[in-house]
Amino acid sequence: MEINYRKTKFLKVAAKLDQCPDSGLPEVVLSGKSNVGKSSLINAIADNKKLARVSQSPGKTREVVYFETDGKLLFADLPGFGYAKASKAEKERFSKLCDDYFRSGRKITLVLNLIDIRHKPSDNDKAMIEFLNNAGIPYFVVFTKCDKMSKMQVGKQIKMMSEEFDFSPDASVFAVSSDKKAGIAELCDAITDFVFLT
Ligand SMILES: Nc1nc2c(ncn2[C@@H]2O[C@H](COP(=O)(O)OP(=O)(O)OP(=O)(O)O)[C@@H](O)[C@H]2O)c(=O)[nH]1
Ligand SMILES: [Mg+2]
Repeated sequence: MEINYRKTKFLKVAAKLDQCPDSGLPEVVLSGKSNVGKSSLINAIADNKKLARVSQSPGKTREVVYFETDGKLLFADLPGFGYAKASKAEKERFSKLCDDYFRSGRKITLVLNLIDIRHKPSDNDKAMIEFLNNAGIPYFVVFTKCDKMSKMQVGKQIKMMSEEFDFSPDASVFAVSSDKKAGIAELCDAITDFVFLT
């Protein structure tokens, strides 16, 4: 089975759980800190810069935004966690939305857990990995913005983070640059394999 990732289109926005689509398609959820590059990764996967809204200022994605690819799978772009400038009430709403999302019993086929290659692991990042490990939700670790470093530095950072984080032995690790389209094809192949082999 093949998936044509260029055939990715906007499906809908959900501000509340009961607005999330119930299409029965396998669902790939993008999670990670605000500004880590979730929306940019969707655009790189789809090869369409105009698809998901990208912003210089963190906190752009404030709802769950759904994309459908080739009639075969859904991507869910979650609001980023840890957005410092959001009001307390807003933060609580996002974090509740994320939390509820993962606890809702919604069938999640795979999570792409994004981590900025340049940053030190934050408590939020660690909590997310711990949560996924405990919940038994399959995930890939995707290091983003790798164009900001040399290949050697990327290798070093991945080694350091793998020691800091308790990544599941089942979690595949990817290093990507949405800007330079590096590592994107490999990631797409791995998503296709994962979605159809599980
Ligand atoms: N250099 C570089 N910058 C990137 C890359 N991916 C994303 N960015 C930049 O990072 C910023 C945030 O990107 P977004 O894709 O909006 O991040 P997000 O995770 O969707 O953010 P929220 O919606 O706030 O949660 C933008 O300025 C992007 O241009 C990358 O691969 N390389
Ligand atoms: Mg976004």
